[in-house]
Amino acid sequence: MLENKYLQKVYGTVVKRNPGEPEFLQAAREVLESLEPLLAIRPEYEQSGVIEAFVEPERFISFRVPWYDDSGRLQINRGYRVQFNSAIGPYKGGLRFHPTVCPSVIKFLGFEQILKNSLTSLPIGGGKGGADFDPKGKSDAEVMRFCQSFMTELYRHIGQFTDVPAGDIGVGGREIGYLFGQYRRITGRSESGALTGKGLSFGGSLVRPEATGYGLCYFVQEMLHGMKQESFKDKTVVISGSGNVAIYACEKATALGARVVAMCDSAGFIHDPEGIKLDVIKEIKLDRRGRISEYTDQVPSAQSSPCNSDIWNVKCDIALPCATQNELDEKATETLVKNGVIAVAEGANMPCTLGATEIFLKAGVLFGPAKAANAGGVAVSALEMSQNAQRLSWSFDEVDAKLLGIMRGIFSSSYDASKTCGRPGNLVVGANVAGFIKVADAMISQGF
Ligand code: NDP
Ligand code: 2IT
Repeated sequence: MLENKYLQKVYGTVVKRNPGEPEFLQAAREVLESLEPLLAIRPEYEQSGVIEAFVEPERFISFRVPWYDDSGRLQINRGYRVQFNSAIGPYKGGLRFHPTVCPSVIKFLGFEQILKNSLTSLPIGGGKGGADFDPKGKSDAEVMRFCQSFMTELYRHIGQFTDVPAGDIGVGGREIGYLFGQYRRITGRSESGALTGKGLSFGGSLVRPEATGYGLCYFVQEMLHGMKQESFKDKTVVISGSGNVAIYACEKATALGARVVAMCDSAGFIHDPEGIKLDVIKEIKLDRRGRISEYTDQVPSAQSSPCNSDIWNVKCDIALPCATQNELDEKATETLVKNGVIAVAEGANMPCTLGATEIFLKAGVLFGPAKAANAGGVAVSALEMSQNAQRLSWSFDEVDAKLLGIMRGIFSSSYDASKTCGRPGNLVVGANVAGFIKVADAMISQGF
């Protein structure tokens, strides 16, 4: 509930300026609600007007992406980039290629990214982009032509000191390679810091593919230890999704002693009570881009079901939603709570509805919000930028140790801020407030 009159007014303006954008309004509302306890102790954030500037993107770019499919027919998609906030560094955030991409989705992701990037403690602003292009069923050549056309417009808006895109849903190493190649051809510069998530032979960083999933588990480990004297050991875990984030979350949770028993994709979920065999998932999802239901062909003890939202009916101690926004609603939350879940952390961006989050918090379930819990990916992207600037490559262990330190720092700054604001243990408030203070102070110091 938004009770503060000033914040109600700010939210009213956001609603008026962004009609028909439910995801962006959801993300903005959650942050404004978290700022309520902060305004009670720091009224200068109201007096300066910084919150009104904070909810308005610096720039929103939309463009046509024409490309030819394998049959020689012209196809048209729409591309986007929101450059939301550059107060603490160049805009930074991924690109999403998925048919559901639209201004609302791009803006909610860009808005969340500002606070997430601030929490990493590294000098990166917030941005996000993508297109309503569906990579599913497209040949490599079609994906390449699409990426080249997309970059033919995007290149003029990005650069190592301006805006640094990376991957997200539907954009992985293959797409970043094609995008970077086109950027290099058009600009004539070998400017490795202009994109992250690159291949190792052209400026990529070790640990970047693993970083979001590993970072998520490092965050959960801190949260379990710091708030409940618990650990992953012998816990049962359910992870939605089976893409980049989900796969490496499964790998790390298993390494930390947990048993992951269910995963899903957009066409269904699998339940393997003996523990997911990740090499089988990697072969199906990463090597072949297949359907997760094929897992049961190779592991007869597992079962598959076509309804992916039923994954939350599987009893677990820890739930890690790692697929997409609003995938975990109130009904699923009630089932998880009834089944005794002790911790939930968001690997995906905004996977829990506002109602779901509230139920978890009220039930005393440890809850790691996305902008804190999944910040490991962008953190290692920023470490990739550091290596590019130094013209050096750090070892796997060096990057992994830095990632662990960053995730520990994010947990403690979020936990500390939750206490300062009189909401001890509410990491939604804590992460929003800790992320906001740094960006807001930078905006005020620079005259916005
Ligand atoms: P991928 O494209 O690698 O994988 C996405 C996974 O989610 C796939 O298993 C996909 O299923 C599933 N999925 C996508 N849309 C839906 C849907 N509408 N319903 C059900 N399942 C769906 O993406 P990532 O793993 O990179 O991203 C997953 C989430 O994590 C996103 O919210 C992203 O924003 C967030 N994230 C990603 C980071 C990164 O570095 N990549 C960093 C931080 C957050 P299918 O295979 O059937 O399409
Ligand atoms: O949501 C995210 O943080 C990402 N998709 C990663 C962004 C990045 O720049 O690495």
